[in-house]
Amino acid sequence: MGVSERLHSLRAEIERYDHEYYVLDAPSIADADYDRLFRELQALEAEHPELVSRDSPTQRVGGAPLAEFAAVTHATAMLSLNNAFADDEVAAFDRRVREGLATDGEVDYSAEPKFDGLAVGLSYAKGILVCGATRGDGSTGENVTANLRTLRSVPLRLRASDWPAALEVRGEVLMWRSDFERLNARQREKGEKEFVNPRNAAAGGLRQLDPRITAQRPLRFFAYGIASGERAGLPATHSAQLDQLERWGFPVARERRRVTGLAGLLAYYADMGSRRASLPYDIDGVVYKLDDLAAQERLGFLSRAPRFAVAHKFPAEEAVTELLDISIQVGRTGALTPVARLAPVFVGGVTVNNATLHNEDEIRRKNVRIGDVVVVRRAGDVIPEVVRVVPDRRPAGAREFVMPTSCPVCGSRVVRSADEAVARCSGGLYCPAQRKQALLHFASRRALDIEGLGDKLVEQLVDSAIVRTPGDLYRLGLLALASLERMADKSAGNLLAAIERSKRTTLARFIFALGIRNVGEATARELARHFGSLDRLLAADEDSLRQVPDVGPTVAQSIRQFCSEPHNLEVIEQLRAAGLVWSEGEPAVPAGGVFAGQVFVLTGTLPSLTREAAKAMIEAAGGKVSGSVSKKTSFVVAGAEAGSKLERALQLGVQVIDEGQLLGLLEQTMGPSTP
Ligand code: JCF
Repeated sequence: MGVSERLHSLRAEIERYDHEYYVLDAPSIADADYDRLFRELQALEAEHPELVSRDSPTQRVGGAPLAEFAAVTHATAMLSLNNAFADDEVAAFDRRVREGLATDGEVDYSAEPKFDGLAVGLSYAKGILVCGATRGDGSTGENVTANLRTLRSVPLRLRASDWPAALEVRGEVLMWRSDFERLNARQREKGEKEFVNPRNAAAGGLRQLDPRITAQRPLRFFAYGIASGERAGLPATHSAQLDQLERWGFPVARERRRVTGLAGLLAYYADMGSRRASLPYDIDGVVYKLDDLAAQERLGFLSRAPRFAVAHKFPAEEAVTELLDISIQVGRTGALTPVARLAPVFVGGVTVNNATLHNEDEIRRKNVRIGDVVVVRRAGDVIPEVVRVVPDRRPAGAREFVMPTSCPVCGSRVVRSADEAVARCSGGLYCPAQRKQALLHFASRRALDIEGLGDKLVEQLVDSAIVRTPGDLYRLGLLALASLERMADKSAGNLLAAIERSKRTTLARFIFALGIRNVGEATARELARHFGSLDRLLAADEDSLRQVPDVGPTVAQSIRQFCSEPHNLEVIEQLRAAGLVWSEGEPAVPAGGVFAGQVFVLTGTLPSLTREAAKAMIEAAGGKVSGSVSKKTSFVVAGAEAGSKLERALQLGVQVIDEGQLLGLLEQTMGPSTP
């Protein structure tokens, strides 16, 4: 046999074993023998690289890690399904279908398990996999082709030959429970973090930028429909299309059935409910679809979901456990959420230690006491909640919960407005729980517009305790920034320059940047116009605040609460002391700084700073930047390939420094590198 023929027969053999294993669920070869064939193919391809094709089973894992996923616009929207929770909702669905089709008789449905995984679309051109994308928001997803190629249940090449030239197959990526257990056992052995449940493990695996990591996660694909392709030539019912997909090489749920009428639907639901625990994968319900595709088309869609299909969900799992304590979580927006600390209990596929109690009113309504025996519910990926107490089992010492009056994180006053069930910490700028959010808002484009201070950087600065409040930003030095991971000198310089630039702002922007609840950009502008100075705003009572256009009782109250919290005033003082100035109403503070009165000339390419960044930093420190060298020039900052300006500086005896020396001088003006 020639090399080319041997390659073909090896590939065909391996594809057949993959198909037996993943689609037919009936492997006919031992793992060791499979591995031997696979290694033979790899060796042969290594000797003959010119004969390697993209759809060879050896080519599933490959390519370099991505920097990010590209966006994919779905040719046909990836829909969500309407949910039904009770039998009468299913009856209503069946009635609407029959009314829509104007039939008196019973309708045939295709019923299938609803996988608890992640929806993806696979596009095939002439039978070859060309693109795989996540659902995303339904119209645009992420291109995860390289990751999906690593799933041996995803055919790289379709079987048979009666497929349309362009075909998109929709389905779910999921992890079998047994694979999940093995994966977690491996994580445990390696001392690494275990995954919470199969769905999370699958989601994390699919969203890896490095396909080699995805390849190590035992993910599987199951097809549930054909999204596009020429309609002509395709089977006329959904169930026949699923059969067709199976012939083309896709795994399809073996538990699918064709059923008739409402009775058929409910019987299927009951049957799947009883088999749920013994299935190899997690399902959270079943899906019913009108089987006749022409009839589906006649029914059409209602907003985002088809009228011809519904997901009948299993009830959320509940469990009984003991409520040991109630603690308070402070969210990014300052909301205080009471959280139940529970005796660990297994529910909905995970061990639950905490459950939300939502807010104070809910605790009263459900009459929950610390020490109670409670019912906990968890559905899918949602946060577990305390549903109710078991009154008969209340112990003698059960205690009532009292909402704290000061924030457990920062000590600021807790306030609750009349029209809200939520209690909030009033230490907005100061509270560590709100720190990241507050800093991002402070630096955002419409606030102080500090370019380059984004999500990741704020995360790093706060986590490493370099920055606690916005005031700390103005005490940042190059050293502190350079100590951060992945921070190039150049971006550090640019960021410092942007921070310096932000010191000159307007009163309106400054007020907006404070992040006072209910004070948006427009209100901030009105407040600035009305009061003219920050001090007058800080001193205003509710009545004078109400004089401002658009300021009603809620906004006035928010402003008062913010301005009467000493911690917030402290941060405002820090910012003023850092040299923040604005035009309206208040005199500009002279810039000052070590470079006051000094003239700089920049020449050549500096190793890390852009010319703009260097200029901004010099000006922020009170210096001037000029375009030509004269006797009045204090320093020439020279970089690589400096030309005539450097020569002239040497002729005139002007001091020449490099970037490092410039930064050294700047470091002095900007204070210590860490607060
Ligand atoms: O298994 C599923 N999670 C599943 C989701 C099955 C289906 O037949 C679906 C789906 C989402 C949308 N069909 C549609 C149209």
